[in-house]
Amino acid sequence: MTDEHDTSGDHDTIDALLDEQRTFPPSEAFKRNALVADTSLYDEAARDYQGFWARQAAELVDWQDDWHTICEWELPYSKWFVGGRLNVSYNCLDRHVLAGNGDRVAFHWEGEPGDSRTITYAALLAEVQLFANALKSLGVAKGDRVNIYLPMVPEAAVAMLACARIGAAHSVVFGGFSAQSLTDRINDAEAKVLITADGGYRRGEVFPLKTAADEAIAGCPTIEHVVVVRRGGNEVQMVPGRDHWYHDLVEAADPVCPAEPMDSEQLLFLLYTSGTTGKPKGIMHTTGGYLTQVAFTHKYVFDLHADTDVYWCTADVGWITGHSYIVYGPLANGATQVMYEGVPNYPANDRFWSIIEKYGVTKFYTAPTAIRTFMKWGAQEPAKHDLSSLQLLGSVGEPINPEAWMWYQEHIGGGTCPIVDTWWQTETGGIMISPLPGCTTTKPGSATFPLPGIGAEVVDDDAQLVTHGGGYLTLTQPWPGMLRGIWGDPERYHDTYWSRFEGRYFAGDGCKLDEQGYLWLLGRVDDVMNVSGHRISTAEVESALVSHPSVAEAAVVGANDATTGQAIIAYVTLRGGLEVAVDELRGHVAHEIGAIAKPKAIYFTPDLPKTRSGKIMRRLLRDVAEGRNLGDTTTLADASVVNELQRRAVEAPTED
Ligand code: 7RM
Repeated sequence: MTDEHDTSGDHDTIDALLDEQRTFPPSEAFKRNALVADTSLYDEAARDYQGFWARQAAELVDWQDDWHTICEWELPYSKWFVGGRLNVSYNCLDRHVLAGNGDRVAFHWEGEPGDSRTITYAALLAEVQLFANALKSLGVAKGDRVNIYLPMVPEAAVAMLACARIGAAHSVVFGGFSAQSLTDRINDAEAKVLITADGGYRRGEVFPLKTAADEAIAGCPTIEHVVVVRRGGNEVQMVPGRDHWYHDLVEAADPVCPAEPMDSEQLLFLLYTSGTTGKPKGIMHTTGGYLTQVAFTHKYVFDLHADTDVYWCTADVGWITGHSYIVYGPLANGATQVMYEGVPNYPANDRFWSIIEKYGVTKFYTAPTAIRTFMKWGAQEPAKHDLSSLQLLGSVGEPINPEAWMWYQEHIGGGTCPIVDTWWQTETGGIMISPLPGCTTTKPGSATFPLPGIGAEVVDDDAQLVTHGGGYLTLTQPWPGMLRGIWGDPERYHDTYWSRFEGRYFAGDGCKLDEQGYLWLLGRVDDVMNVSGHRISTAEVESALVSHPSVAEAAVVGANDATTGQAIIAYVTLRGGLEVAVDELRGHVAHEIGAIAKPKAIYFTPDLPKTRSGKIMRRLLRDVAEGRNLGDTTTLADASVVNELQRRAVEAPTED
């Protein structure tokens, strides 16, 4: 396609450039065993979305007391299953043990150095009761906040479930965050207790967590006690009276801690999201609606067969993906999981594939950033292992470029696994837009359709419906797992999500709708470029670059340009051992999506700047491209990457 791409007829919305034609219907073999192989759930939800969610809540969750009202909706605040009472930890643990599944493995935990632990549902329940009592002995009570700052160890899940059991809200901070980030989050939440570890393993070395925790809580007046899990074996300072070893507390604790029923709208957790900059927002999630949505989506999106599947989500518990799709969704459904502590390239680039082979993983959920890294490392790595146990693959976190999707399907999925590209946010709590693998015909790069019970529409700048072409993704009705607000800042909640388009939740993402109603996520709207009056999404130009056989990963930004307003600057990472000329790549983009999207300059780089959760940080690349000093770099995973890019930007000539 060249210049007739402005299909919406409105030059203010986002142009739709790429035109991906490949389609993948579910195979007959997959459909035969699938939980859903027709459109009945969509039909049911279309008739009455609240009634649909009520049926899911009754089927998938055990309630102590029934609710009297399914949903109270006073924009922007919703309450779900009002009057109902339940306990999340009971739903994730006790009921499975009571049903006779106590011997089922909850976690096959794999430490980075190669040690491992097998934890059954019965063992997890016993540990959670002990630790819940330990928390009580430290004075934690219903309504308090507890901060968790741990590596990927089973105690992270234990700590979260123990909080849920006694009605304390947890606030998990990713173990890779700095002491300052931890201080800010503890103080905002006014947490009483911090749960951390001596250290954890990363790339073959122990990173000291307790040291960072000590530094952080020096500035946290609300912290009364610190619990320390022994993992790294590194030396730590313990402050008498304040600091306690996890194993000492658990050894002394009473083994029985009944699960106390909580109100459906009881605060379950806070999770801080920083976006790319600004004061982090404490996203609030509550009990009954959240559990219903994560249980439903985990079961049907991953087509879970709890008695036979081995499910592995590679996220860290410090992110929403870890909360919803390692802890709450899978455990509510009684799933058997793999949990892995470390990085994908220790001791070698095939660590993930060796784990899949070792445990016979059937369902695998990871991020595009990881997939593109695997492309860079080469297909010979997965080829070293038997991955034939895999039945389904998932993707989350960023738009997945069609070529990365194809690589994932061919080299990891053996050409037969359906791929579920799942769009959602910390704020949405659970998956919103995704295929149902037994019924949706997928297209590489499209998250396809809103799930049953979810309302999503694309609108233009004037809030008019876009029926085909690019615009802004909005959500049109409340959903059970939606955020209940921003902790301590109701105004910011309203302004951020509910003020841009009246009556709609604005997700902040660009999105295009194709002729058949498929949704194609285009990235954050702050990243959209304006080239000679054309609004071009970063995702489409990046996908065009990644569709060149030599390219593994690409980031594009719009840099100020005297002639065109903004000019497209691309940063490109090549697949292992391959090379390509800049002019060939520019020509390739022009051929794929049109001359308007041809990058003015292309820089090759071994790495791209990413947030700690793996999303490309285009804002920093814009600073580099425009020769500015770097702004806020605190959310960057590895600062050396941009320093290197700045050095290259000075040396490299502009390619035009
Ligand atoms: C789960 C998670 C949310 C933002 C969201 C998007 C981007 C996530 C996809 C995606 C395209 C996807 N929560 N995003 N999933 N973009 N396709 N399948 O990532 O709060 O950390 O980020 O991530 O921009 O708004 S998050």
